[in-house]
Amino acid sequence: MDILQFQQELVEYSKTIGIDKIGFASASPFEELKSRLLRQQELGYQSGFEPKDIEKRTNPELLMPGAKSIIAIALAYPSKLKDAPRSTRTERRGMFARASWGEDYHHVLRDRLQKLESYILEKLPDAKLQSMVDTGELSDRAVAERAGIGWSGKNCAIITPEFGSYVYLGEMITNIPFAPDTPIEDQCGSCRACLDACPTGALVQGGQINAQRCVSFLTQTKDFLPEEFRTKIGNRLYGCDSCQTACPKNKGIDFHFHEEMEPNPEVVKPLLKPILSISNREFKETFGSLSGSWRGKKPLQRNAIIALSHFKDISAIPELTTVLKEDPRPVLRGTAAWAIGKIGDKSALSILEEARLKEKDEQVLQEIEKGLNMLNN
Ligand code: B12
Ligand code: SF4
Ligand code: SF4
Repeated sequence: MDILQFQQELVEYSKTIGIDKIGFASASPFEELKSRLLRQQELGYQSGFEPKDIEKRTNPELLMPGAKSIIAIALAYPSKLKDAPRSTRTERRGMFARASWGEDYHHVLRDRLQKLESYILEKLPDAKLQSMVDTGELSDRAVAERAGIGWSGKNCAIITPEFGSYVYLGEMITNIPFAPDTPIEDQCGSCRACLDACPTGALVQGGQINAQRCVSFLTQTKDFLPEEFRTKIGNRLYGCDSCQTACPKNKGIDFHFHEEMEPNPEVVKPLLKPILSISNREFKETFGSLSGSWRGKKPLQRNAIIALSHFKDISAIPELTTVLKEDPRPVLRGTAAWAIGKIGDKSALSILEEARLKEKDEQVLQEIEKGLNMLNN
């Protein structure tokens, strides 16, 4: 079989199944990535969500003996919310980041990669193929960069000339010797808009993140949010897009190619107060299909409380009081106490004083104290 011709056919086929960009890379070890990963680990700059085995992450041969090439794919996702519901003074809303709009992208990209696998296997039944999206060992960005999908921006994102950085990435390791594409030249130039827009200074320098400070990471943690960051996350319920919305390469970019990725505005910009008391069933029904629900409902509820404090929504005091009095989870009780302190006036003192008498959890008691201090000052 003529591999080059097959490669061209594959590119053509990919367009018919909803793959917006495809590229090919060699499967040789990712040496630069390896030292980068080790450095990030040393500095304590990783999120903890990265796969642990750095050897496997950087040597495709360990994932597939005989690996020859990697097919990288990118799917563009929407960036503008049509008919967004308005947030009003007593009906405040939170926000899911764009990467959590529509159906969980892992499913969408896996579907495309599966179709691609079937197509390849029809022509080359003995081919060895291994697909992954996000949760696999490989760095999706490093593969995409090598395969010429886009360049690696100062905001760390892979930026495509066609769709900006609003693309999901996935890949397939193969034992087929496809011809590699050429990487795209860096087009950031002297721009630093993303670094300036980052609310926490998580982008320590162009292309380097301290994920422990990244709001996207912080919205996905389950414990108390350190106080320093509570005033930074704003109304974000999941993820953060600031370093992408600030990027001039994303200006005017808004593609709606995939039905599955269309957001439901009421779901991705939901009312905050109802989230505080949402049942497990309702949560699953409403948010279960979003990628942003993978950590369960607790982080989203904690973030909703923080968002209400961000808006200083005094009408939320009754709901916050119920959380403080009745929620079995200390993180939510404590965050609610802190939020009451932030939002309330002197009349809220009795709520916190009463809670202080009944509360047994040490951390919640500390948050109640912080709340009382805010109300007294
Ligand atoms: C862990 C993780 C996170 C962590 C850490 C992010 C990070 N920047 O490392 C947290 C939770 C913070 C996070 C947040 C987000 N994530 Co995330 N995340 C991942 C995951 C699982 C692993 C990333 C990783 O290994 N990082 C370690 C760093 C060191 O490596 P890397 O970024 O993968 O590779 C680059 C660097 O190594 C760099 N590099 C290597 N050597 C050197 C040397 C120098 C000098 C320099 C400058 C750079 C450099 O080049 C590589 C290619 O760009 C990937 C999926 C995957 N399996 O790859 C998704 C992934 C990176 N995330 C993604 C997305 C969409 C996001 C968010 C936008 C979501 C949101 N809206 O909140 C934010 C963006 C935050 C940001 N600015 O990076 C997409 C990125 C798509 C794209 N167009 O780039 C991915 C690829 C998932 C997917 N399959 O689509 N994420
Ligand atoms: S996602 Fe938000 S917090 Fe993280 S680096 Fe980008 S702007 Fe900074
Ligand atoms: S904002 Fe500027 S520096 Fe940052 S990724 Fe975009 S083009 Fe590059």
